[in-house]
Amino acid sequence: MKLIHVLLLLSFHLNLCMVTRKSKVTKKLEPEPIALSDSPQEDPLDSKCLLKKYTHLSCTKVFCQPWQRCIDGICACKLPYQCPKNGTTVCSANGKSYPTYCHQKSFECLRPGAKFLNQGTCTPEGKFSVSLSYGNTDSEGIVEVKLVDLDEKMFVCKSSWSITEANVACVDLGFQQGALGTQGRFHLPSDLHINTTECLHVQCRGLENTLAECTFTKKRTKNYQGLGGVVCYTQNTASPTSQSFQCVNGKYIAQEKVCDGVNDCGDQSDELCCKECRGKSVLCKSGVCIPSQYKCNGEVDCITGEDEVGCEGSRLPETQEEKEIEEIELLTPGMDVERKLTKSLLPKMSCGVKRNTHIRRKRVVGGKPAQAGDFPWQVAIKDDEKISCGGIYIGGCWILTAAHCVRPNRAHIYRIWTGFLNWIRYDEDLMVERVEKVIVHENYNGTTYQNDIALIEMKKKPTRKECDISNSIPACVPWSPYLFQPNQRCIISGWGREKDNQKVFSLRWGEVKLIGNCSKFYSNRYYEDEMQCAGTEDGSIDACKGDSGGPLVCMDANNVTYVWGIVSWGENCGKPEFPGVYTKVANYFDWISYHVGRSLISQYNV
Ligand code: 4AZ
Repeated sequence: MKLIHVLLLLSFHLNLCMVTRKSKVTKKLEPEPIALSDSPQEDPLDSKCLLKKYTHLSCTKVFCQPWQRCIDGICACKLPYQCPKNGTTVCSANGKSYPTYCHQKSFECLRPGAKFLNQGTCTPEGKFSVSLSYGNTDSEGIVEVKLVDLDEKMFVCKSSWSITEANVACVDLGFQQGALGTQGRFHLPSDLHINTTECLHVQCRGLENTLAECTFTKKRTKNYQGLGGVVCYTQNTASPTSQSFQCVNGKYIAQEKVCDGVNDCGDQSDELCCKECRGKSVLCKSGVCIPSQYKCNGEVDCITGEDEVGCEGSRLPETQEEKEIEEIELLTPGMDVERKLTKSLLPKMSCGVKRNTHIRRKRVVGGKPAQAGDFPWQVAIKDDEKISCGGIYIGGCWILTAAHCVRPNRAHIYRIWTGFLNWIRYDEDLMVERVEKVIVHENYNGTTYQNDIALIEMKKKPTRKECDISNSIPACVPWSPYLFQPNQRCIISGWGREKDNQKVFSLRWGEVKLIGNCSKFYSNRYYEDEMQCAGTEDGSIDACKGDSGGPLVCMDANNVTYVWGIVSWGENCGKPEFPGVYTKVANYFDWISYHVGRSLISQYNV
């Protein structure tokens, strides 16, 4: 016991002094990423990302549907009672009515089969159906649709018919992998085109399970219109070549359909690991291609939020559409409005947004002094008489810090100082909190600094049910490792030492950049998924002794602040060849939510 204790103390001490030795731990065996940039033709795909097999259900890449929530990186079905109550009644194909679209989709998600049928109550006459005609096999043909309130079947118009709608139609008909394409050998009778001046325009988002969920319109026109057809994907229709891309759902698509913003796969797997986007699509910072019409459409599609930034005056296409609307007759509105309504009704958490948005006066190693309210999530951990480490308030009673900063058996000694700025005048906003418990990551390794993360739960005041630290605002906990990329500018803050080991009396901050590929600075000691390097080219800004446990925060496109890193280790301070190393918080989202509760830190996908 004694020996273990001494070793623990020793490792703690080594942490602080940053004495670095060759680590005995062997490097994890990870597949080497293929160097795509060296290949002659630029590959838009990120091959390391592809190995993770992301789909439309991967909430580290995309937002979940409002009837789903994100659990361990996967969008899982919500229980119907978790749906907001507002909305209109919908009818499902099994003849049952549901109070809202969200309720129906949640039931359908739990028990696939009971598909959406129509908005409103169920009627005995009306049935929606899709069928294919004039093809050679059952899996292809010209698409005919029977809408609930129309008596006869109608064709769909070619002009609005794309692979997005074709995928939905094939899934609707029971072809799990969607459509191969919209072109085929269809044998139209020669007298057919007489009534094809009347056809239906369909628009889907691509993740619907039936065309009934899509928007149907009729345009008044006298001209002959081409008709929409489809070849659904089956083992027989598939003819993959070496140039094909294999979707996560097993379907093969042409390489040039990858990263073009169009969900050709049907499970979106062709759009989630992109380094660039082609055609009419835009790249989210998270490596996802979205159709350009999703930019500035009033709904955030990139998890990084930039598709709805700088949108003032860029809504011109809408007015063009509005002009056309007079000639368009809306047949079924589609469920997009209801989906958006549900989304807007979901509970929203507030984190990472400062109350006072005063402009920081421009004036850590090489940092600038902070002003009151600049870092409302920053806390100080006092161990006996001195500030031993920093910490980050993440909401409720919870503080995030580095494992090497704390020990559970010292919980009664620690004090959390919130709203603290400096030792000279610290009376105004300062609150001192006692500690209920300290949770150190179970796989924290004091030798390698792996999993250097811990949670501190503050004690509630005797008569209170909640922690009331009104002088603080929580930083958001990142739920995805794709929220920020190398070269992103972020901010570190702390009461740590200056380069010349000078003591610091007030909170200081500095801007650093996230650094990728950090193994080149710390070979064998750097763990890509668990750690994040950050610094400046000249090393002038860096965390140092005493800053440990404190925040590396980054702001997203909407100026929401996330705690991206926790000051962990580094060789010395302020040396450009040895950047500061931080615990990569996004990697620990599930660990944190397990301890503090998912609802406390989930901004989206709740
Ligand atoms: C420390 O001793 C420490 N330059 C923290 C951060 C860095 C170095 C040392 C990074 O707590």
